[in-house]
Amino acid sequence: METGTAFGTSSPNNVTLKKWVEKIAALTTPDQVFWCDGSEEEKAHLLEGAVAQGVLLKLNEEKLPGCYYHRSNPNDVARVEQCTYICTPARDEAGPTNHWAPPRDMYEKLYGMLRGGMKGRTMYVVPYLMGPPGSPLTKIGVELTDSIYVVLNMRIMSRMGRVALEQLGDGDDFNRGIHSVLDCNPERRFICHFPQDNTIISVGSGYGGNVLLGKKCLALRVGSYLGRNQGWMAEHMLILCVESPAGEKTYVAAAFPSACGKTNFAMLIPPDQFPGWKITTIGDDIAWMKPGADGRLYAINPEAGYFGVAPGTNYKSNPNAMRTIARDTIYTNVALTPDGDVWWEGKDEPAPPGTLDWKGQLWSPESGEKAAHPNSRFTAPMTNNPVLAPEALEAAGVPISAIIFGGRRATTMPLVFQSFNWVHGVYLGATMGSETTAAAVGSLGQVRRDPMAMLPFCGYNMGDYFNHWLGIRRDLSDPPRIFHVNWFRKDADDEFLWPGFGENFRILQWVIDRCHGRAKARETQIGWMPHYEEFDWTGIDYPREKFDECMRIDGNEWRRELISQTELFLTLHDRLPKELIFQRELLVSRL
Ligand code: OXD
Ligand code: MN
Repeated sequence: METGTAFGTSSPNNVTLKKWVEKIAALTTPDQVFWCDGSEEEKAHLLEGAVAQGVLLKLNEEKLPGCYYHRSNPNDVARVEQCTYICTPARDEAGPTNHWAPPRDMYEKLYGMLRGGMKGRTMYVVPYLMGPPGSPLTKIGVELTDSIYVVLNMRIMSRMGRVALEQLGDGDDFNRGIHSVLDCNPERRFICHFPQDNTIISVGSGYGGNVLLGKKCLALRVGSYLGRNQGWMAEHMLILCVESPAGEKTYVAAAFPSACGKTNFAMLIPPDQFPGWKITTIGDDIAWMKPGADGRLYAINPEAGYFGVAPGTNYKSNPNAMRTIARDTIYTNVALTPDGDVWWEGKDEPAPPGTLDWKGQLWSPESGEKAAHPNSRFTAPMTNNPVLAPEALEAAGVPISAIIFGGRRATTMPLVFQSFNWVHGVYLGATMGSETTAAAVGSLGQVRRDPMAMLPFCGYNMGDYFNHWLGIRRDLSDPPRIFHVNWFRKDADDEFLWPGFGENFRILQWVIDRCHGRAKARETQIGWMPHYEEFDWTGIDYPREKFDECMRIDGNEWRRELISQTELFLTLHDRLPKELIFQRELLVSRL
C-alpha cells in the first residue's frame, strides 16, 4: 500500500479495483476521490468534515459521548420497495415478487443518471467486509459513494477500510457498489441489484436501507443469490445465544419482518425469576448460514453494528440497546432536545420543552405530530452492546439449534408452536404473514405475506428460494428445529394478550428445551404446542384463560388465513415446490 500524505490519498495496489474506481470516477466526475482506510484518525477527520458541512450535528458530549445527529431529506426516510429492482437477464429469475428490469437497460439508464452526478462532490471509496475477517462465509465489498453520512455509517455497520483491502489482496472477487444521492429526487430513485455481476447501483436516496450497500443490498439480496449458487443461506434473522446457569449454550436464529422486534429479542434480559440464565447477541438483523462438516447449520452475523428503530426503545423495553446507543452512535430523524440530547416516542422521560422534531420544527405533545419519525434510527457499533456474544467476533460461526419465524399478527397466530418437521417448518416460513410497519414506504398495519421475512430482500425467484430451503436439509444430519411465534395477538378490546419483551424468555426456554428433548408438547392441527404447565410462571400473573386465548386455533380465522396464503402460492405457482403444496393440503385436511 502506498502511503499518502493527506487523508484519503493512499490507494491500494489492486489493479482491478483501481481501474474500476477510475472508470466510475471518469463517469461521475467528482472533484476528488477519497480512499478510506478505516483508521481512527480518518474517522475524526470525516466527522469534522460532516459537522462542517452540516450533515451531522455533534450531540451533548457529556450525555452522549461520541454521538452525532442527522436529519434526512423528509422525502427520504425509509426503504422504497417500489424503486428496488432485481436486474437479471430473464424476468423469471427475479420472480413475481420482485421488481425487474433487464440489466442492459438498467445499466444504461443508471449510468446516464450518474454521468457527471458527483460533480462538486467527493467520491469516497469504501472497502468493507461483511463477516468477521477470515471466515469462509465473509464477503468483500467496495462501495463508491458521494455521501459522507454513508461512509460514517458503513464504518459502524461493517469492517471497513484496510482490513477489507488486506483480505482482497490482488483478487477481483468483490461486490461492486455505486451510490450517489444525486438530487435526492423520489422520481429519480433506484436501488438496483445485478446479482450475476455481483454489482449494486443505488441513486437518488440517502436512507440507510437503500444506501448502506453492505446491508440489505449485499448481505440479503445479492447474498441470497450467491448463497443459492454456493450452498449457503442469507437470511433476515437475528442470532442469539441462550446460556443456562450450568453453562449450556444454545444458539437460536429468528426471522421477524422489519420493525417487529428483532433487536429487542436479540438483546433480551431474562426476568428476575431466572437467575443465572443469560442471553447474548450474535446479530440483530442478518444471518449467513451454511451446513458444517458435522451436519449442523452454522451461522455468522455479517454485520458489525446495529441500524435499529429508535421509537419504543427505552430502559424497560431494551436496556441493553439503550446502553449500546449511549456512545459513538449516529442518530437519524429522531427529535433533538435543547441541550443536545435525543428523544423519540416511547423514550423513558417526556420530551423537554424546546424539543425540535425530526424536521427541525419546534415540537410539543399537543401538535398531534410525531417528534421522531416512526422509522427514525440509531447506528451503533455492536461492540458497544453489553451482552455481545464473543462468538459474534469469531470466524467459525455458531451451530443453530432452533429457527423461529414470527410476524406481527393481531389475530389467528398463536403465541408459539413447533413445526412437525423441516418441510413443515419451511411451509411455516413460506406462508408467514405480518402487518406492515414504517420500515418501508407504504400503508401501515395491513397483513401481507412476507415469506421468511424476506419478501423485500430475496434477490431471486421466491419459488426457487423455497426450493433452496428444502434442499439445504440434505446437507444437515442435525437440522435446527423450526418454530413460529406471535408476540402481537390481541383480544376483543384491542389489548395485547402477551406482555412480550423480557417475558418472551419463557417462550424461548420452551423452544430450547424442545431442541434438547426436554419439554413436552401436544400435537394440534397446526403443529406441536406447549401445555400451560410446561412454563414456569413465577413472577408473572398470567392466568390459564389468557394463555388459552393466546394459543387458540380459531377455525374461521384459519379459513381466512388459508385463502390469503393461497394468493401467494398462486403468484408463485410455476416455481412453487410441490412439497409446499402437499403441506397446504395436509393442513387443510387437519383443520
Ligand atoms: C432494517 C429493515 O432496516 O429491515 O433492518 O428495514
Ligand atoms: Mn431488517
